Amino acid sequence: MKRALITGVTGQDGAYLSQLLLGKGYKVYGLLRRSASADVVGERLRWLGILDQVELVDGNLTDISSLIRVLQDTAPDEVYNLGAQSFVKASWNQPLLTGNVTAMGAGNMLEAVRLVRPQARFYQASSSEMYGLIQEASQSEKTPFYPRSPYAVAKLYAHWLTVNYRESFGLHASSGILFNHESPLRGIEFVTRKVTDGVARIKLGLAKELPMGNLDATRDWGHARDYVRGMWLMLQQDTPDDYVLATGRTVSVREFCRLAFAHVGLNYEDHVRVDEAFMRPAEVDVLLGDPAKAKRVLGWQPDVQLEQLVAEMVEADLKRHSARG
Ligand code: NDP
Ligand code: GDR
Repeated sequence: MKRALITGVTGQDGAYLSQLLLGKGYKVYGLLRRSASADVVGERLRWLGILDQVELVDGNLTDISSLIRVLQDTAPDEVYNLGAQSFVKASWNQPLLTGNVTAMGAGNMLEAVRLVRPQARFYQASSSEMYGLIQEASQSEKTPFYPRSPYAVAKLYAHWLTVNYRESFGLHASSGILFNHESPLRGIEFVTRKVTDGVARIKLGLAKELPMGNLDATRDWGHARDYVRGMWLMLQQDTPDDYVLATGRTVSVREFCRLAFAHVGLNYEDHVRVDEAFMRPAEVDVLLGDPAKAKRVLGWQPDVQLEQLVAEMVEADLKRHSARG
């Protein structure tokens, strides 16, 4: 039985990746940071019905001794480093914490793997945010980076350290440069889930309007379930490498709003209000990924189209709010 350790197991991707690996017969360990809200942090795993199948182990990315202990105790064949302060907007308010967790946390994990479990295969959750102020219209593994937030700067450090540990120490370390991926389990602070939650509340008469930031930004949005499959495929290759996962289609926040409101028969223009509070000090205006390498080498391609994703998310939020009501 293969053994996997997932950091960030309580997040969106951690939940779907756990589900995927359990389905493949893995023993799954998830790193859980101590929290006063222990009863709610497993909510996503519970939603997928797998909370009792994932073995949660106590540790924190900022504490290398905890990572060393966890690697000794669990002896994983594969390590997926998904843990991060992952909300871009918060990274301007907490730049150093973001650096500690998102950059140095990855460094701690790589260093712990090198010392304790160098035979393990390692996955680093890199991000399309690293392209920031885009240098090419369509971004591939070869496109130069230009990070535009403390989060993106931190991710860039983690990305290059992963490449460096591969080249320096021969670790089987791969970096997935993933474009935005969403689902009903997406955190409510991210734009897609904020919109689908808002649509559900407005449709059910619980709210009237939805304050939003920059409606003109465009993103390449896919479904998280497709993207965790790509992570796993990267670690099944004989040779570690870096891959872009994306859909190859970019759509504006405005269009996402239109689709989500239209799904319940509403016009977004009647409800969406622009509020400066949701604007960012520096914006990433456009992201559009080129997943050709992942398709060629991994045989990966996304199954879910944006319209399906929007429908699934809106329906899930309608269900959540109706159940509460
Ligand atoms: P989430 O924000 O949903 O999850 C982040 C996870 O990191 C949570 O489990 C969180 O734990 C954990 N975490 C935060 N701080 C620490 C810490 N100090 N020690 C240990 N764990 C910690 O992110 P996603 O699931 O959306 O994304 C997964 C990864 O992929 C992240 O690294 C993200 O930056 C990256 N990424 C995501 C993309 C996306 O579109 N979703 C695209 C590209 C990259 P807790 O529940 O306790 O807060
Ligand atoms: P992003 O995701 O920054 O791309 O990072 P987010 O959904 O937060 O923003 C996407 C775009 O929407 C615009 N926007 C708003 N965003 C939020 N959150 N709230 C709003 O009200 C709003 N209005 C407009 C933003 O300005 C932005 O342009 C996500 C995270 O998952 C990262 O961890 C990951 O690395 C990248 O995706 C790829």
